[in-house]
Amino acid sequence: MKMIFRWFGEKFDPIPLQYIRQIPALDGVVTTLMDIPAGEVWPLEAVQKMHRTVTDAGLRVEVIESVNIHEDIKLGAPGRDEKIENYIKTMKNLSAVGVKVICYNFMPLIDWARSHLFFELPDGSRTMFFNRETVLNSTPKSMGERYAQQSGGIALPGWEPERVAYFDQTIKRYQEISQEQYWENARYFINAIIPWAQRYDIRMAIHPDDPPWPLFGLPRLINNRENITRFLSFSQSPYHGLTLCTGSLGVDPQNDVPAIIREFAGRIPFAHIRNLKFLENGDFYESAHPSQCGSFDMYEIVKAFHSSGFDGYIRPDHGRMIFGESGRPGYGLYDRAMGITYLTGLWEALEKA
Ligand code: DNO
Repeated sequence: MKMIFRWFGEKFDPIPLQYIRQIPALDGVVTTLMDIPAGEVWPLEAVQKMHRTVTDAGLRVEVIESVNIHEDIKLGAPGRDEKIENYIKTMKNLSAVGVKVICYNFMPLIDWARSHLFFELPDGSRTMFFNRETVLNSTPKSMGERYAQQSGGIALPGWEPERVAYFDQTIKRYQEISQEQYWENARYFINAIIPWAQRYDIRMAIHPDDPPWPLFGLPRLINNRENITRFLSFSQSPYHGLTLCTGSLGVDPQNDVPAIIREFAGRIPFAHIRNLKFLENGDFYESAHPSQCGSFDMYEIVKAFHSSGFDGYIRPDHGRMIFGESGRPGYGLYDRAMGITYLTGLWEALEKA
């Protein structure tokens, strides 16, 4: 198991790599090139520069999150083949610096959705919150505008203001395609890229839909055991895999996360481990990592990875903003660093038991 920490790059992340390096028991970072729009090739020089920056700080970078997929690919629109070719060129350039895993998602139009980015808890910490009613009464565009307001100008991946401006138009394009057509578009993409993933020795790890139920009438693919099975059956290659995100799948109480981990072991090169706290009506906020702070049994989750021989990468997922810090919602330094020591502690106890 290798423990890594998400870092958004020098221009987009207020946390310096020097601080990240001081987190105990850390192997490296998972990062991205945030300023390259989906559909374009990541130039080799830019990839090499990112790699140099991280390795000069004494850290490794073997996982990328995310290389985003252009809407034309998701929609099966004319022009998708060219964007897929660009995607494959990006994979090649990433393999040149030793990247082993690419995390991506196939969520239509929007990435994760919350009602509040900095919801204040009684102890004064601030965290992401999902209030169902607020979300159901929103449109993607009004949510994007709310994020822009709440995040104080930080561009969130997938929610960049220039994309949000076109949300209403793009959502209409999605409403014209059926759920089955959406599955076909995913299959087309997977069939095109997996032979190259194998060749470049990069494991592709799709991220589940967050939250795992349909929003705004948009199609959903990666949200439960059956659909993960269907998606992974597109190719039997171990290079076609899953990012197991406990928070995304665990929001649906029907999803038995430890059982899903055991079932798909071998096809999970990357894990996002976080805890969350359900409120009585099913709303939830993202809590600190320990079991006693949220609704998940983190021991059972980590044990499922450990007992199935997991040898991939783990990162702590969203944390709260604590100790007066400000920064990217869900991605402050302190709570995630404590998440790492907690998860590492669980792992060590399992190793020695
Ligand atoms: C949220 C993240 C997601 C994830 C993408 C992967 O914080 O887990 O935004 O990076 O869905 O493509």
